Amino acid sequence: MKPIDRTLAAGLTAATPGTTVRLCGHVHRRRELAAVTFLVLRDRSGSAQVVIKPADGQQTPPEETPVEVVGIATANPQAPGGVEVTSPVVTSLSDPALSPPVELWRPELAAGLPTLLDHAPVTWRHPAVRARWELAAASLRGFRQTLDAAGFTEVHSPKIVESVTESGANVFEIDYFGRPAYLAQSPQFYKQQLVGVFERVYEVGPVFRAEPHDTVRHLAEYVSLDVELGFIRDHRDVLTVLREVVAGMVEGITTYAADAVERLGAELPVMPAEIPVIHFTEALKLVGAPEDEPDLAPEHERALGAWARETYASDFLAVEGYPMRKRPFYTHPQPGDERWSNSFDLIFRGLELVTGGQRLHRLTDYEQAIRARGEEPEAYASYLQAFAHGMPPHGGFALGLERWVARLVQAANIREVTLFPRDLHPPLALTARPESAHPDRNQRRVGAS
Ligand code: AMO
Repeated sequence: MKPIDRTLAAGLTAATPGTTVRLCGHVHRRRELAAVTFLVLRDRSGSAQVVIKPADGQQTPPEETPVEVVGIATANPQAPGGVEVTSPVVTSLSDPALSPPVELWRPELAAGLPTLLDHAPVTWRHPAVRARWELAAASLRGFRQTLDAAGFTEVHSPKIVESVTESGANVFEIDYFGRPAYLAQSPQFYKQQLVGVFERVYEVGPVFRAEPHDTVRHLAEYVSLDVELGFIRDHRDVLTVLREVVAGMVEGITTYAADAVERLGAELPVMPAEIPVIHFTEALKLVGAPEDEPDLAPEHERALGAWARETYASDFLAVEGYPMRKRPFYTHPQPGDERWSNSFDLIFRGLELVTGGQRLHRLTDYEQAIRARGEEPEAYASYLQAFAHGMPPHGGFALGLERWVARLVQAANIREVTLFPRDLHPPLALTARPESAHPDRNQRRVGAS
C-alpha cells in the first residue's frame, strides 16, 4: 500500500529534528498553562505532544476532536519519546467534539461496566480498553496463520439456517420470506460438509445463542473460531491440532500485540507440550460431584482449572468422554462404551473455552442417532447428503473468542472484552428512549457465572 504522507505518533521519535511533520489524530488531552498549551494527540499508534505558544496564534479544539497538526519536530528530553511538535498549525477535521462521558486521558478508565457499555463508541477509544481488542485481533492473526500453514481452507457459511445445530432451546427464530428459519448457533453442519470438499476447513464468524441466562460468560452473539478436519483417528488427533492452534494464537499476540500485553499487564499462558487430558468420570470424582452428573458446572470447571495448575503447572486441561446423552447427535461415541463420547471440552484458567471431538461419519449412524431423538432424517436431508456420498472420519472444535480474551485479561465479565455485546438487554439503538425507557439498564450485566 502506498504510504500516506503522515507521521504517526509512534514514528515521531524517528523524525529528524527541525523537519516539518504532519500528524493526524484525536485531541487526547488539552492542558492550558499560563504561557503554553500542551496538546496530546492520539492516533492508532500512540500519542504525541504538541506545544502551542500564544505567538503561534492557534486555537486548541476540545478533547476528542479529530485534528491535523503540521509543525516542527523538535527534540525535547522531557517529551514522551524525546521528540515533540512545535510551532504547529492545528486544523480541526470535524466539528468540535462533545465532552466525552469519561475522561479518556486518564491512564486508568474510572468507569463501571454500564457506563463502559452504554458509551462503547467512545469508551473503546481509551488506550487500555482498546488494548483488549488488540489482543483479540492479534489472536485471530495467529489462528489464521497457524491453520493456513497446516493446509486448512478458510470458509464462510450461512448465518441464516434451516435447522438447529446445537440444542433446541437457545435459538433465535426469524421470518425468512414467510417461512421460519434460525440464526446459526454454529457453523457445525456446514463445516462438516465442507470437510468432504476441502478436507480441512476453518471459519471465523458470528454465532447466535438465545441464552436465557444473564451470566458473566454468556453472550447472545459471539465470535466462534471453528475448525474441522478429515482423516483423523479419533478426538485425540483433534486435540493435537487444538494445541497447535492455541499456541499459534499466543504467538500471534506476542508478535502483533506486545504493547497491548504490556499495557494490560496480561499474563500469557505457557503452552504445555501436550495438553493434559482427563476423562469426564475422573473429573467428576476430582470435584466431588455425583457420578450421574451429566455435565460440569462452572464451579467444577474452576476447581479443575486450579487442579491442572497444581498438578501439571498448566493453564489448560482437556476433559474427554462427556456423556453421550448431553452431547449433540453428531457426536461419536467412545468405542467400547457408548455411554461416553469421543468429545472434549478444553478448560482454560477454570473456564470452558473450547468444545470439540470426533463426529459420526457414516450415514446409517446419523439416521439412527436422529431417530433416537424422535426426529426423522428427512428433516436433515441436505446435511445428510454429504454422508450418503462418502465422508471420512472427521472431527473439529470451536473456540469462543470473547472467552479467550476475557481469561487472558482476567476480566470479571465477558462484556468487558466484547466490542458491542448482545445480551438479554436490548441494544441502545433498538430502544425508543435509551436511558429513561430502560430503568433496569444500570443494574444489568451483573449476573452470576
Ligand atoms: P459449544 O456450543 O460448546 O460447541 O460452543 C463452543 C465454544 O463457544 C463458546 N461459547 C460461548 N461464548 C460466549 N457466549 C455464549 N453464549 C457461548 N456459548 C458457547 C465457548 C464454547 O466452548 N459445534 C460445537 C463445537 C464443535 O464441536 O466443533 C459448539 O458450538 O467458548
